[in-house]
Amino acid sequence: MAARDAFYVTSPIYYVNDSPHIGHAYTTLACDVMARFMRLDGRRVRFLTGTDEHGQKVEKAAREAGKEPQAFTDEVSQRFRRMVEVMGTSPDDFIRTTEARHKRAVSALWQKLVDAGDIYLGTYAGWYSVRDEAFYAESELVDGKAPTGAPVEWVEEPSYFFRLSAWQERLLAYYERDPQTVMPASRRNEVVSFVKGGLTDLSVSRTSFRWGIPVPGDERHVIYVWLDALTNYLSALGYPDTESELFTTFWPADLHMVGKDIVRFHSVYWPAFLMSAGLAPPRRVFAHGWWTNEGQKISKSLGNVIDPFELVARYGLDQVRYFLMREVPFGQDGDFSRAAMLKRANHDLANDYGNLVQRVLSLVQRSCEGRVPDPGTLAAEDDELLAAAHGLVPSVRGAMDEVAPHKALEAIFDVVGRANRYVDAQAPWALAKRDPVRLRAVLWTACETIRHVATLTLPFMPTASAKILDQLAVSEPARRFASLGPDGAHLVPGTPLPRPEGVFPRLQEAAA
Ligand code: ME8
Repeated sequence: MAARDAFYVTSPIYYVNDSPHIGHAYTTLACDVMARFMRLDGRRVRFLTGTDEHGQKVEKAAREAGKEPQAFTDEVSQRFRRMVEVMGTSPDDFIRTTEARHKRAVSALWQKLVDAGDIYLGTYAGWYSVRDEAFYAESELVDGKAPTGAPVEWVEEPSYFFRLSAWQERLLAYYERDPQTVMPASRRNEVVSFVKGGLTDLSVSRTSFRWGIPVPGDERHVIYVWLDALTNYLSALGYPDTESELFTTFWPADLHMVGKDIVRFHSVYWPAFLMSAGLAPPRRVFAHGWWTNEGQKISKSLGNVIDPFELVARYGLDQVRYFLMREVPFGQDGDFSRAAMLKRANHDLANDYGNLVQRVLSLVQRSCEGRVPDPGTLAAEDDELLAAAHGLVPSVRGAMDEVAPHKALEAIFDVVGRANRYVDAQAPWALAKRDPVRLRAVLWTACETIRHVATLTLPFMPTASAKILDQLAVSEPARRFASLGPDGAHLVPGTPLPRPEGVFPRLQEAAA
């Protein structure tokens, strides 16, 4: 990824049949962390999210709510916009599939598939799950249900088909070309074996309901909601205008972030549609795992859905963002528990990170007249800690390049731990009277380390990290990775610093 200056990252677009839950917040957050990281690393970033508003599932939800689909989607889409804000995420665009720019793109893409000879009219007779918005072969059913557990219904209707069967070899070549086209490796293996098992043509239009984009030239059909939805990644770049600066800069996408349940759509159907339309397939699809709640599968019927708005209100935004990115190796399933959430907030943030900042900056305030101290000559221990802080940029960049935000945080918090041990060992509070020269070297080293840590935690905990950088009087333009490392900037002795304030409060058990 590092070879390219531009970075286009997308979240899935969310069905507006329901309110946002932790799964939606998690995917959007992971994209945000990637986007913020790449921006701070000097890349040109475009981060897209939005809502998926057509199809039978949304139509049914609107009917159940007693509303017209358009009015219903207008309303529910707003809740997702709100989630984007409440999670502190920073998309450059928010697309809705009911927008004119999207409909235009979908019709244009359809025409390309027709021109390529990959669309033909037939009849679909088989199983369909409205909940999954997916077709299933008889052989895939488990006890009369979809493999996801969703109910299925028998559908028999005229349908256009996409000649997916013709794409097997070209898809395999696409996975082969770069092992990172589908990640993690377990998902890649799943996709490759699915494609090797042989592909059947895909039904790409429906005639039994109306809530969708009509097939150009045959308005009895609406375009299959997944062909419609996937196209959002192009619509937001102004497709079918492929000559624009926006399109040429950002296509193909660098990273489609998805949940593990929707890999097949993104890594099999989507690259086949794109290649058929003469467009490059995405560089990478990364599938994250699923959250359970206190060990239980999350479901509406169990009443244990986790509401991201409530989570943030209870534990704090930076705390929730940190927890979600740190607790579970990204790509694996994970469990949300209140005990684990509190432990991360209190142990990692309040005790380790918060305490480091608080005690160092209070000492600077007390013993150095509230100004960045002059380091004078550094000792070996100082150089050692600084070397660890300087080493963070390449190691964190490496972790983010493999979409491993948990590893990035591990590396950063390893330095937080080292810095705390360094402060304990140097005991600067005892140096104030005895050796003020040494005191200044120690506090400067600690402040420099904190500057590195806080700049690197900006993508994960934007608010708290910015407050820490404020307390170090780091200017806005200096808050980027180019200012870090041995060749970067450094804190200038004599700079006045504001009075320190704690940034990570200890959360009470009662909060649980
Ligand atoms: O799939 N833990 O929309 P959606 C983690 N519209 N992630 C979870 C989760 C959980 N418990 N439950 C759901 C769609 N998710 C389509 C996408 S893209 C062109 C169209 C994730 O609203 C799930 O894996 O059902 C998926 O990535 C997203 O939340 C849900 O999306």
